[in-house]
Amino acid sequence: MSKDPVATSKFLSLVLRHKPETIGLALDANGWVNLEELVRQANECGYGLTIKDIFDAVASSDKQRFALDPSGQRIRANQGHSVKVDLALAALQPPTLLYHGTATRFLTSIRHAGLLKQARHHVHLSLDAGTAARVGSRHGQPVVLIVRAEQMSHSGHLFYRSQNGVWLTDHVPPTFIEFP
Ligand code: HQG
Repeated sequence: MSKDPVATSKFLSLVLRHKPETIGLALDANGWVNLEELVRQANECGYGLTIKDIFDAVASSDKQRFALDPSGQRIRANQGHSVKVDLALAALQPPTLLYHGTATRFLTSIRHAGLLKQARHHVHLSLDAGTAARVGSRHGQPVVLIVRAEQMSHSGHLFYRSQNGVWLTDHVPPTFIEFP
């Protein structure tokens, strides 16, 4: 019987973003793992999984969290890593404004320090306020901050866009944030 794609997606997020070692895997420098090896290691560790389960989870991920390489033999997470990987993203000119959803309880700290990447590789920014509000609601009472991305870029800050359309940057100083 096939696995629930959401459960597989959570398992893949754990292994491909945060803790590949839980099933004895290592990501390569760019975050890729071989699909067959992933299935073999998962099964060896008691997490019954088939290649089809993985394809189902990749296809049904609402945010395209995972990518298969063109050969179809390797998989990686598109973003969100806490382990060190180089996604080899090219710096891009951002739109004028981007949005960051957070929780009201973080506002005091963000006013002082700006947006920090915390455990992730980058600060994650959304193209629209609605998406940002949903991201923020994962942490508590949501609040959407407007980031003056174009101005930041003119001041030398670099921006990247992950394969699934999330905008990424290293740090957003408070001067570039519009608070509600
Ligand atoms: C907050 C999900 C205090 C920041 C989403 C956020 C996203 C500060 C939290 C992706 C701070 C970190 C990323 C400061 C930032 N003081 N708090 N100075 N600076 N923060 O989960 O952006 O489902 O690491 O506002 O859709 O919430 O994983 O980042 O609230 O795209 O695919 O620290 O995760 O995608 O939380 O979410 P996170 P995020 P997936």
